[in-house]
Amino acid sequence: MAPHNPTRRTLLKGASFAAALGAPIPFARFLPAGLIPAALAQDSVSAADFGKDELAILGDRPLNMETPPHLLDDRVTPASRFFVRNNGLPPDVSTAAEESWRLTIDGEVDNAMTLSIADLKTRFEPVTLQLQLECGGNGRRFFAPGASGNQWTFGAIACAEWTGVRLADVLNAAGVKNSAVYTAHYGADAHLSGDPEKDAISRGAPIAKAMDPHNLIAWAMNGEAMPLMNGHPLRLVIPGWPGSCSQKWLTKITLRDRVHDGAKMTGSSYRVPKNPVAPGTPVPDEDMQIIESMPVKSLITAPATGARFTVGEDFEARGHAWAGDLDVAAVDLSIDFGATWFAAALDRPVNKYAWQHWRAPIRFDAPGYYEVWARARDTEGHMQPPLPPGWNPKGYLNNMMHRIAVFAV
Ligand SMILES: Nc1nc2c(c(=O)[nH]1)N[C@H]1C(S)=C(S)[C@@H](COP(=O)(O)O)O[C@H]1N2
Ligand SMILES: [Mo]
Repeated sequence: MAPHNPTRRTLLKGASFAAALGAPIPFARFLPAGLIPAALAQDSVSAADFGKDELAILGDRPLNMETPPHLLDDRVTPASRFFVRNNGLPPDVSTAAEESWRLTIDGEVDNAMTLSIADLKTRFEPVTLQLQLECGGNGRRFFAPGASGNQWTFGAIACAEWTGVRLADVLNAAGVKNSAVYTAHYGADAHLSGDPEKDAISRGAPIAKAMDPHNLIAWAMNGEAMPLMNGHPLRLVIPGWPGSCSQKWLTKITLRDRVHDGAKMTGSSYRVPKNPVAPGTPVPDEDMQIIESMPVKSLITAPATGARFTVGEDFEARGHAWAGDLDVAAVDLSIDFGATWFAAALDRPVNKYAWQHWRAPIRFDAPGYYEVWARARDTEGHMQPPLPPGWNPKGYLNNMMHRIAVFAV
């Protein structure tokens, strides 16, 4: 056994904590062994601290929270249930921020512009749309071998009603040059290291996608200022593509004459192998491609998993389904582990890129344990698989079926 040397142990811990904190700890010598700095302790924050309901905290530096499926039962996700995905450290936005906030449009445009939020509100047509946003890493938890990063299960998805102006209107006002091929988005959050030269994340989209009239530069969620953690006072919402395209705390959009190469655009970030690879295979960068439209997916939001019903009692199963740039054509359910399937009633989207609601009556005729499985199919015939599809190094695009446990008693 090594001789016990408390001073040395404490210093070592202090040094590794300092690296994790991105800041020196001047009083590290007094930090009791085993005490985790509050900034790093998992239970030092609760979802309620950020105005959120019972969201699961996946990490608190950066802060990431996902929503359990049964809390996503609302047709329009309340702000208190909208997941949070941060790559860096959110800015400290004061209440005066709405007046002092500026958005710059530059790069391959005829007239670079800097706009206040008041300019956006008065010079462009305000638009309100229900738009779904899903993190590219939603479902990462279920890949094998696993990938590093937030272990999202099913809850990095939401559909809120956003108010803002069309990204296309603003870009057109600046005059999109023929040389523009890609957008580059910048926000006011800081890189985890605290290095002001580094962006926490800066992604973009091809011009054709950027000009879709459903993309918004938004200042409101569900008719109110959006939560700080969801991008207040201004963010992009580019639905149907990985949530990472939807820059929060938006300060600048640069049009580029080439594919953007900002933070988390390259390597294995938000990129997947061009061709299928065996799980665990290292994939060279040149064999990877940028994720575009998200795949078809659905969620069972009622009942909650673990629910109990009386034998012979009818209950309603319901949820939502979405399909990236496409629409959902059908949602099927199974209560016999996929042996047989029946169709759920499926609504049309309220507007393009809103998730679609589905429902079906279910009844069990014998007591025991059941599972309800749901699978959606898009308008091009793609269907959700029962297990994680297409292994990739960072665990993106897992659109496997959602299933819940139900007991008949
Ligand atoms: N400025 C900034 N924008 C960002 C991020 C970020 O870390 N910083 N995260 C992105 C990712 S990966 C996702 S999935 C969505 C999540 O949006 P939400 O936190 O409002 O749910 O925001 C995107 N926009
Ligand atoms: Mo994401």
